[in-house]
Amino acid sequence: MVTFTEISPALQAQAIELPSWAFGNSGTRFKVFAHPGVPRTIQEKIADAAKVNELTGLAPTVALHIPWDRVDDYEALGRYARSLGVGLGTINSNTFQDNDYMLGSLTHSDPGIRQKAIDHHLECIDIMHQTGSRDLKIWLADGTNYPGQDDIRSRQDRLADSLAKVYARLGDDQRLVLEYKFFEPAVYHTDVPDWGTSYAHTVALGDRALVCLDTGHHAPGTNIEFIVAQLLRLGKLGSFDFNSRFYADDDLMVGAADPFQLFRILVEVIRGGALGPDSTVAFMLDQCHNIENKIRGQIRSVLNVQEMTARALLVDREALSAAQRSGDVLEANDILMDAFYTDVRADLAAWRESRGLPANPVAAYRDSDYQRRIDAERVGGTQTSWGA
Ligand code: PSV
Ligand code: MN
Repeated sequence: MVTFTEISPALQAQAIELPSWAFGNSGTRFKVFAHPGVPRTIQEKIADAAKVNELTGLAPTVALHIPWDRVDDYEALGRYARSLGVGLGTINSNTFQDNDYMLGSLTHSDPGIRQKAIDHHLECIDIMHQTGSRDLKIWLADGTNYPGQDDIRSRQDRLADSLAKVYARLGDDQRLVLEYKFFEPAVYHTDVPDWGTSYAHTVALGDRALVCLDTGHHAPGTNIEFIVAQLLRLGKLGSFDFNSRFYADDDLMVGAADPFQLFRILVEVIRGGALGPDSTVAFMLDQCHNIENKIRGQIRSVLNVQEMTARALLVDREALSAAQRSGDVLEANDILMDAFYTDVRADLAAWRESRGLPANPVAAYRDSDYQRRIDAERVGGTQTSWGA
């Protein structure tokens, strides 16, 4: 039996990065819903993220998306974030909203458009120098919609060449993380569809290129924890984009659709030594809260990651290894499921209180004045929305 007291030091070190875009309005291709109190500036997004951190103690950094979060003075933005108790994290590039990129960006057959996409990434790296960010996250919408539309092999060659030019600009302590997704917006093929393709490109680039795993970017039924185990084994897991999904890339609150899957992923994270102060894996959320309150949604997500981490830490590793070695299938499965079914909510509430945090951060937010205040204050101006 592993006790909660034994696992609490490991929980202490947990840090989850919030996406700035989670606080803006978002929706589907049918409708973007406007919510009261939604930020109009990156400063207001950071203020909302800082509130999540204040109530949970779990979210010390905010990821920026360029150009959505472009400002004139990134050092001032960093100072503003620090004044609210958070820091600026990963810089996400964006090559999916410019007409020029309709047929591709880093893979485009036109060298001029390819160079434009490379230059955008170089701008992102310049921003990273000013924000002190470690990671450049690249997700490409590149792909094709029809068989024969383009030569998929040449696109891989062009992608490798473009990525090499971006990678060459990174500082010694900066990294490139390449996200894969097997569908959307392209529907026939995407140029980085799976972890293997991302792995192949990042291996070719070098040690500071790693794979980003977005939990919503797999075919239904994919064993994501296997991918986690394999990438950790290969030393190539750079970051997570956590969210959950029922059908496509739904970007629902983490753990909402399948808490057991989140548990299994975190079991492999811990098994692979990727939890703790020395971990080089970035734990980020990538979410859109379309119909629910955004700040409460983010709080719920980070708490769900914490709760499943606690349960995964409760796995009795020694007993599990013994059962595995002896070939006792049912015993091994029981040991894992015992940890999964352990209700850690009361222990976590007490643990939070002992650290001066609210026992129930979701309720604390609901009962606080923050939402009422931003609803009243944030009138006029233009609300940010997904893509703005
Ligand atoms: C693509 O679906 C993605 O997951 C990438 O991480 C983008 O950066 C993000 O969504 C934009 O919201
Ligand atoms: Mn993502």
